[in-house]
Amino acid sequence: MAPIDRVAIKKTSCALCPAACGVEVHVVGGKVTKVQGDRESPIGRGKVCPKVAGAVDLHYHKDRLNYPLKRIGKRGESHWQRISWTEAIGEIAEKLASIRDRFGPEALVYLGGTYRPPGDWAAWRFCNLFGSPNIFGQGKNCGQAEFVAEWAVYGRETIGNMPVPGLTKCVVLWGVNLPESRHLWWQPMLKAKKAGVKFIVVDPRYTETAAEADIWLQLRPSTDGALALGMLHVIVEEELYDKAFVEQWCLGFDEIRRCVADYPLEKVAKITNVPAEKIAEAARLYAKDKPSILSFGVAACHLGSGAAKSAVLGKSLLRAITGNLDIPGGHVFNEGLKELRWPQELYWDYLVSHPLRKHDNVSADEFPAASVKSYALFREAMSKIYPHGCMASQYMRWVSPTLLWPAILEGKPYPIRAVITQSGNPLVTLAGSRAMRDALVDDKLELHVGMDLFMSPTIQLADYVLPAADFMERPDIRLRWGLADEWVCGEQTVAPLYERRDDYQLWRDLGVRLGQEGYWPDMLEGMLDRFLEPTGQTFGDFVARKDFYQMRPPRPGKYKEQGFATFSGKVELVPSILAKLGYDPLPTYEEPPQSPYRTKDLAKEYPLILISGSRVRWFTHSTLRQIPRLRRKHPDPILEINPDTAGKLGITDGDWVFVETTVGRVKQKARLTAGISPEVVHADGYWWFPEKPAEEPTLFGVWESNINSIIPDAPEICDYAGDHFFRGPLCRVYKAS
Ligand SMILES: Nc1nc2c(c(=O)[nH]1)N[C@H]1C(S)=C(S)[C@@H](COP(=O)(O)OP(=O)(O)OC[C@H]3O[C@@H](n4cnc5c(=O)[nH]c(N)nc54)[C@H](O)[C@@H]3O)O[C@H]1N2
Ligand SMILES: Nc1nc2c(c(=O)[nH]1)N[C@H]1C(S)=C(S)[C@@H](COP(=O)(O)OP(=O)(O)OC[C@H]3O[C@@H](n4cnc5c(=O)[nH]c(N)nc54)[C@H](O)[C@@H]3O)O[C@H]1N2
Ligand code: SF4
Ligand SMILES: [Mo]
Repeated sequence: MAPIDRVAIKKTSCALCPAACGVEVHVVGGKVTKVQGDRESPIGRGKVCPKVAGAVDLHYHKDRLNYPLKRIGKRGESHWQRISWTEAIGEIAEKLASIRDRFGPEALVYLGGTYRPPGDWAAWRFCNLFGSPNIFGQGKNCGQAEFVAEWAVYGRETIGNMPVPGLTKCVVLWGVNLPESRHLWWQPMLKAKKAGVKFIVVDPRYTETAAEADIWLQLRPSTDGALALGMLHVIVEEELYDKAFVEQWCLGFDEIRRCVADYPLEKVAKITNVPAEKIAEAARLYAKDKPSILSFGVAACHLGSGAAKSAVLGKSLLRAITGNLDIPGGHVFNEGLKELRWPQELYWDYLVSHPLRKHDNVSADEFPAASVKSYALFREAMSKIYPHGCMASQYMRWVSPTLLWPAILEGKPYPIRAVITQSGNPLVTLAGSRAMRDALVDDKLELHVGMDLFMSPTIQLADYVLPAADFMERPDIRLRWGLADEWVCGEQTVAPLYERRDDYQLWRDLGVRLGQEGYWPDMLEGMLDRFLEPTGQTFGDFVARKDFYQMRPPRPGKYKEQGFATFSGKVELVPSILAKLGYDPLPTYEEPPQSPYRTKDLAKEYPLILISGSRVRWFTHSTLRQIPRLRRKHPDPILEINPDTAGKLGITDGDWVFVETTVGRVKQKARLTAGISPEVVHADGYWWFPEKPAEEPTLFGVWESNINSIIPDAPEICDYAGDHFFRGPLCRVYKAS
């Protein structure tokens, strides 16, 4: 009788979305048989979301990329030939060297995705050593506007603060819907609610989160800045702010007092569509019921032009003047993971003075808050508290994609000639996708490399496509880009199948051919050892001890010893760093770039307000649509529309409809819901159809239902940091016959 293989249980963190939950991977005879939550994980204690049910399917999926491919024929024709890794790396490195010699290192762009180590940090490290400031990560649209504002005001970001039982009294969930997007944070929130913590929810839709609210503020999309200013108005006028904290620790209060005096509640109610009494009630509850938490939510970064800036500054000022910063039960700041050599190893500082770099990134003039110059300023302001810099500082410098396509097509402000797309699907996840497509197929772009688990609409337009290992096939350290004082080790659970490689290997292999010899350990694990050097232990030591989860207990009140990580060491309610970068540092409200008030004529033709891309629990953005057991749960793109509006348009539940903006139209399936106002519609995000033909013009159906292909995009539409206007463009909706 053949011996029965025993189940080996390996531990890592799930990378199907950025939450990094601890999981057990069951391996029998070298095969992955099951992935489930790890009960020893202090983060989830064994709980995982429904996406994990697709992990094994993903690992063995018939459509996975398994070998390096080289394009034959034109970009987008989908004619590929297999080549070896050695040939692929050799050819790519040769082209990059030639592009660098002719155009400078700035001619290379890294187009990354959202929080996907090890590719993301390895790419940044490579670009910093190479000399290219044109580094894009989805962090751009995923918090940049809010994090930059927070760092400017109080020198830290507050994402991830959770209510502390018995201490926290109030939580404001602002533009965030945790049951879909972060189930691990939603469970403790619900517990807190049961223990008496009050919830204020700011969302134009009646979500599962809004259903739990003590006060639900159903605002007109993109008017968050006005709402924040209205709340500040009440808090200042009624003297509900923390006087001692403001006096001792805040600069600029008088200017803010004058600024918010311009936002009486009648005016704010008119702008936001939220009744004045409700705003006052929310402001009082939030300021009086201390300590309180006012959440991060990606929505505030997607409001376009000045609307986003007033929203993110307004939210930051609310946290500050109510005295909720770095207090127990409020927004305890991270200390930064001192036991890891992280910012130093990524060479961010080196890029600032790189000998070959002649330019800042291509969008630095339009969006100075996201540039090498901005990075250098923030770096200086934080240096007393964070002498080696801070892991979150990449947010101060991502290039804006809006300006990349003209740089390819017209050479302005200087030419971009090479793109490496890895772990991202920007043709689906970014606005301006038509311009992006045209740039990516243009001959002026001399090199486009894509690395992914699957062929995607974006990398279908590449010259080389490289097969990436999934999270089960590589060792890992996850530290959420330094946005939490915790890190998690994950062991390699199985060897990569076929010729898949971990994302680190690409940058290491290119690096050693392009003048970075000596900088890159041969294998990913060697690099993890370098990060861990200050601990005096290797990655293998942690794995051997099964010591996977590293949590640092929060230590409030640090500012009393250190001050804040701003130039003045105080909370700058009117941030000097924004003034230095050429911005009006006040949170003055501006209407979004398109709106029934700002663009009245347009609103006659396009009477509805479009919000898009809110999370659904079955997918992470554009991923996982190939997995039948997940796709079955959400097979089609859904447009949420109010029954009254639908009735007037002759639309019934389940009808296919067109959503049309000034840019074009896409098709989605109507779902009638009273949870959305009559003047607002919500479109599903990130749709493409892996089952449709790969080649152009179909390109996996990327132009059929992908809402981002009709989101207007131009420098004057993006917000002050260069994020897209995903929530608020005007549109019309009609039945697709
Ligand atoms: N309309 C609208 N658009 C939005 C948003 C919105 O709210 N509304 N939100 C924005 C935000 S916050 C974000 S974060 C972005 C997300 O944007 P992206 O990060 O671009 O989107 P994803 O679909 O998550 O991932 C892209 C690709 O990564 C691949 N991938 C997964 N794991 C790996 C890996 O380990 N290695 C490699 N090489 N590839 C891998 C997947 O197969 C997929 O093709 O979308 C933004 N776009
Ligand atoms: N299942 C799943 N989980 C995910 C992801 C995923 O793709 N799938 N992505 C991960 C990533 S990278 C991110 S950034 C997070 C994002 O997760 P969240 O921050 O929760 O963001 P969303 O779900 O996109 O949007 C939250 C809410 O904003 C509301 N909203 C729309 N317009 C406005 C507005 O103008 N003002 C306000 N105040 N609210 C508005 C929407 O109605 C929605 O309910 O989720 C993470 N978790
Ligand atoms: S939330 Fe789900 S998909 Fe995201 S890391 Fe956790 S288990 Fe994985
Ligand atoms: Mo994100």
